[in-house]
Amino acid sequence: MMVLNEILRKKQQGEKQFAVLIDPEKCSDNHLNSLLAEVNKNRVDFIMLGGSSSSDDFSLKAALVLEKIRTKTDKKVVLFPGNVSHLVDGVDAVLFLSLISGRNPDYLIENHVRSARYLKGSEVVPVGYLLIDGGRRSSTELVSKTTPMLVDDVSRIVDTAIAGELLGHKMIYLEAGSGAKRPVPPKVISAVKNEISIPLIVGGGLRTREAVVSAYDAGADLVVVGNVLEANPFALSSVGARD
Ligand code: 1GP
Repeated sequence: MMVLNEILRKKQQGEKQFAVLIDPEKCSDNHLNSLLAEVNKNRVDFIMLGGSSSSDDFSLKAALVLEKIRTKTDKKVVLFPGNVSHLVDGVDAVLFLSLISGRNPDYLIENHVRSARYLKGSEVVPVGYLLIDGGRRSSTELVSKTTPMLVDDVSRIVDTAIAGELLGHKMIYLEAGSGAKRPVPPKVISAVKNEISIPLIVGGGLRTREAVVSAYDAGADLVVVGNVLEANPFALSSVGARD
């Protein structure tokens, strides 16, 4: 089944979803082995592969990590590219992210144009991506040179998410930034949830099961966790998805 259809089906059934984010630049072989063993033991819906670095060999590292993932688990792998140079062959789907919280044309259209021919024919999921202030400067903010939306500006965040759906994006992603001090607050998640009908993804700074459950309770259909598992892959069982 295509990745988006699977997400939609689970959303319709009220099943909360959980993705593990692997940054190919931040994982050693040992770490990857342990993490993939944990992924197989826990309820993980899919693996996201991505990072925000601008190094030249990102794709090469991602391809090696993907190869390893394929030998260790049959979970679907979704590419979460920071830019056009992050594209890699052989993933199950690619998130086609538009940073609609920002006004940098590179992340609204330029990377899309430059990757279009390469991606044509693959499963590509257009996603309205909103960077929300997570209490520290995130790499997304630095790389994209855009300003995150303030958590108190709920109405503007909601309007942006609605615009994302109207523009034809298939999902909305509320991102506090990897390693955020504060995840996206429940009040923001629920306000957005109430106004959109497409799946809602939440990520950034989710370190505990309580934080994950609170994002689900506020309306997240899918949560993404990376950083805490980079530090300790065995944390997956304690942070992981609600049964
Ligand atoms: C994916 O950036 C997040 O949306 C992942 O954030 O690394 O803080 O879990 P963490």
